[in-house]
Amino acid sequence: MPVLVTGLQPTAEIHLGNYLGAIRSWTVLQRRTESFFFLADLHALTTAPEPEKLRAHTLDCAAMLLACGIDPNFAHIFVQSQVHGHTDLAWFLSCWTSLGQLERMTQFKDKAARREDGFVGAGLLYYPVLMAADILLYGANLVPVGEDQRQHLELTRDLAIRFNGAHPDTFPVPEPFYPENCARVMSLQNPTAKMSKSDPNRAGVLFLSDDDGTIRKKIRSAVTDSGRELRSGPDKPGISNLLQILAALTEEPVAQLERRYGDSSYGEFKGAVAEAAVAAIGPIREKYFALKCQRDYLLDVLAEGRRATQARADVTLAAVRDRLGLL
Ligand code: AQP
Repeated sequence: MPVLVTGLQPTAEIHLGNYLGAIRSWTVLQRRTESFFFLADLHALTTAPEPEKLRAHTLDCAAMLLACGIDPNFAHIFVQSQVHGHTDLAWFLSCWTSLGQLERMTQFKDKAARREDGFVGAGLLYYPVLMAADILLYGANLVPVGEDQRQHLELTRDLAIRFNGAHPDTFPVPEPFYPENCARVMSLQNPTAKMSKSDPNRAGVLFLSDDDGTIRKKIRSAVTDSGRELRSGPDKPGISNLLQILAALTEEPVAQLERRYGDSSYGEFKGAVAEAAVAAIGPIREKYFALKCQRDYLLDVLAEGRRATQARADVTLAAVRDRLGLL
C-alpha cells in the first residue's frame, strides 16, 4: 500500500476547515493507504504556545481525530515529539538545504511579517526542513497538500532527490496529492482569510466542539456581501464561502445549490447552512466529549501509535546514519 503522511498542529481546537479540508478525507484514505497521522507539536512550538495549553490541546486533538473517524485499527496516530527521529533527520537534511530556498518560502515571509513583536525565531525559517523529515522518515509516497504547502513539499522532493543523488535509493520521492472533496473554508467574519485555529475572532471559526446554538449563531452572524443575489463569485466572498461550506457538507455541487437557493433570502439560506452544519458537527461533538473523558484510552492509542511508528523511524534513521558515516 502507498504510504501517506500528514499532520495537524495542536495549537488550538479543531474547526470545520480542518475537517472539510483535511480530516474527512483522511478517514477515507486510511483504508486505501498506510496512513501516518501525527499531532505536530514540534511545529506548534514555532507559535510559542503556553505549555499547559499545548499539552491539553495535543490530547484534545487526538480525541477529535478519533471522533471524526480516524481509526487506530487502520491508521497510525501519534505525537510527533514522542517519536525519536523527526528532529535528528531534520538536522541531517538541513545540511543538504540551501538557506536561499528557505528564505524564499512565502509562508516564512508572510509569517515573519505578521510577528507583531518583531521577533522572528529561526524555527520559523527551519520548519520546512522538519516537515521534510516528517515525510521522509516514513518513506511517504503521498502527501496530501493544500496550496499553501506546495512549496514545502517541493523542498521535500528536492531534498530526497539531492540526498538520493549522493546516496542512491535512500528515500522514495513523495508526490503531492490533492484528495477529492476537500474544501477550503474561509473565516465567517472575514471570508477573504482562511478559517484558522489561531484566529483571535472566535466568531469567525466553527469549532467542532461548538454546541448547536453556537453553530447557528455563528452562521447567522456570518459576514455576507452587498446585494441580494445568491451566487458564488469573486465579488461575493461571504456567500461563496457559505455555498462552499454547504456544498462540502451535503456533497452537492455549488451550481446546484445556487439554483436551489436562487430565490431565497440570505437569512433563509444561512438557516439551511446552519442546519447542515449542526447535522454534521453534532455527532462528532458528542463522540469527542465522550472520548475526552477517557484519558487513559487516548494515551494508550497514542502509545501504540508511537510504538509502531518508532520501529519504522528507526529503520530509516539507521540507514541515513550509516550513509552519512556516523559511527
Ligand atoms: N480553513 C481551512 N480550510 C481547509 N483546510 C484547512 N486546513 C486548515 N485550515 C483549513 C487544513 O487542516 C490541516 C491541518 O492544519 P494544521 O493544523 O496543520 O495547520 P494550519 O493549516 O495552519 O491550520 P489552522 O487552523 O490555520 O491552524 P493555525 O491557526 O494554528 O495556523 C491541513 O491539511 C490544512 O491544510
